Amino acid sequence: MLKKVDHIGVAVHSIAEARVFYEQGLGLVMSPVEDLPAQKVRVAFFQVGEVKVELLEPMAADAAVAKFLEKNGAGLHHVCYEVASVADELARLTAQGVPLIDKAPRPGAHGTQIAFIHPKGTGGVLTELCETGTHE
Ligand code: CMX
Repeated sequence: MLKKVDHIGVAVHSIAEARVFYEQGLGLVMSPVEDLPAQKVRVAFFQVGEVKVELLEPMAADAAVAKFLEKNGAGLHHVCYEVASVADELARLTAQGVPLIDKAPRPGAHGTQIAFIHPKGTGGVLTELCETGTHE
């Protein structure tokens, strides 16, 4: 069961540079930066009502986000939905033949469980599922 849009991911070359617009331009408050070495990415969140904006900065040249930046430049990267159970959603999507990047839930930012659905199965939008979705 989908609960809400949890966050919108934005790929950036540098969180230090990108945060200026969100903080000074939009007046938002940034969370502490968190390194996710397993995904070779560092992230920071801005809470906007019930939804968050997530800045994603690659930690290595071979990171998925680095490849995205090389191909597309900075910009919208993915949409993440909070679900009651990532495992249940993956089972449902697998039964429908939807192409998954993650066959099983894995750790995301701030203690969440996450999984990605491949953009070729979603009309071109990289789609993430997360469980708990607090990201606080
Ligand atoms: N949105 C839409 N399409 C995307 C995409 C994105 N963010 N990233 C890649 N693609 C597309 C590419 O354009 C490419 O399309 P074509 O085949 O039409 O050219 C295709 O997916 C394959 O891309 P690629 O550059 O060849 O890269 P890979 O196949 O190695 O990996 C993907 C693609 C989506 C599997 C990989 O980027 C991935 O695993 N992403 C999920 C992990 C991730 O992004 N983690 C960071 C988020 C951290 C978090 O929020 O917790």
